[in-house]
Amino acid sequence: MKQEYLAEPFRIKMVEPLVLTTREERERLLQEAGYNLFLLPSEAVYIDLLTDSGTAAMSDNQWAGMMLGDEAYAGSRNFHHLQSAVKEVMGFEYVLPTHQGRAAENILFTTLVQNQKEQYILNNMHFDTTKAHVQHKGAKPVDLVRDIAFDPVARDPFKGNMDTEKLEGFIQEKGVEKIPLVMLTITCNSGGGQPVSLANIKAVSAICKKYGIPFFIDACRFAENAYFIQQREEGYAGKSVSEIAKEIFSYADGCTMSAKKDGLANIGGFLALNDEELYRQVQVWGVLFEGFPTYGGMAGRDMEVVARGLREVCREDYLRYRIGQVQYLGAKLLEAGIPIIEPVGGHAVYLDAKRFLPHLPQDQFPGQALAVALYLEGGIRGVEIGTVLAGRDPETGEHDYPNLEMVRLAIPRRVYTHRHMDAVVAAVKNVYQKREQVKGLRFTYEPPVLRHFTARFEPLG
Ligand code: PM9
Repeated sequence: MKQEYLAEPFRIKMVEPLVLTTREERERLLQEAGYNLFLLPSEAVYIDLLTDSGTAAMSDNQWAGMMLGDEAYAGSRNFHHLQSAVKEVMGFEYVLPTHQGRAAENILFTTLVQNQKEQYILNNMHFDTTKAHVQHKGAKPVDLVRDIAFDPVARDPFKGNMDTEKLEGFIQEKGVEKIPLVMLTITCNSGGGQPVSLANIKAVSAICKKYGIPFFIDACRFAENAYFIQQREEGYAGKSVSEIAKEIFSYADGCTMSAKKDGLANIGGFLALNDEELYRQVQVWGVLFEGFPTYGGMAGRDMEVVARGLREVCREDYLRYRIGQVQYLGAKLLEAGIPIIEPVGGHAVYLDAKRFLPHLPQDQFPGQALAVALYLEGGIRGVEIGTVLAGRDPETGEHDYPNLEMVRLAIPRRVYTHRHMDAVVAAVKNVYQKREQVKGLRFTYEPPVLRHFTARFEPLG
């Protein structure tokens, strides 16, 4: 098929009408929500780009799978379907279902992080829930992404790569016994949805093997990462996404997975691994936190949806459309002169709030202020990935100021059309034209953990 004929690789069978609100209504709603977009009713959002997590439109095949849900407490057939899908797509022997990704993180860290002083978990960049779970276990999350990841305009094809020199240096400085595991987050959500190359995955794996440290992949967006490898990495153009995905996981001891992203599911997750003894250990915590090992936190029908989603997400016509839509939005914003993180990542376009609102210092939360302004302008909900999300340093109590201050416009999978993306571009352009008028924010309520979800703010001045 000619390139210009390639439109969305699906037909839309069911629609959900969108509600339009007035500017006055949005002003009132923002006030009621304490200027925290997580606290808005979703009906009051016109285009919802808060997250790509749990927001995918399921396929007819996934809906049909729901009818085959066998809600058995033990030994559900859907668990076995999930197990074979994980084996086929990722190559792992053992699967522990969990209700979502962070539950898999909780089980993994509870098992591997010993209760002793000074433990470090190394990652290219921790996502917020991963960071919070590491800290909850008393360990320190350390980000070892290459410095180039913090340059918003550096056009590197694999900006999510871990700095392997930093990794080896850190292991040698602190000692192997203080590092229970190393993780790579693919794609790197906190760094702009940037992919990690197979060369880097292989190199990190080799270092971990050399020092006998378990190596896990945070696999939320593994198929999108595999697609970037196919498109960008030398030697992979001729390989299928499924082959690349298998190769990625072949270098790891296991993975945590939020199936709400590249599982194309609305809920679900799992921990997958190869080592039988470790599987026994994680099962114990799985039963305590999530449920019997053949359902974890999931209903049979949800496991079926994930099993089918894992295979579907590797389809290359789907990935071409999926990544293409995100690139389309990014290209239009760049064309309009809007500062964004470059190159555009896999699941979202990230506005660069530092360059967008240079008049706001970081302690006035420019990312949050920009997200609020965009909702007010066009009913579009993004999410701050900046100082509010980063939280406070548990030792000093100070804001843990991140290098990048961003608003993420995450695109739900198979939900919005390119016309919706045009509407987003128009609204962002209008906010940019009157950017000097955007005011900073201060907390009126700040919860101690994962504060961004429930905090409340008020505008300054
Ligand atoms: N990510 C996201 O929107 C959902 C929570 S914040 C609105 O990006 C990574 C890389 C993630 C992630 C969730 C999780 C946790 C782990 N790793 O949300 O618990 O991006 O299924 O997954 C969100 P769960």
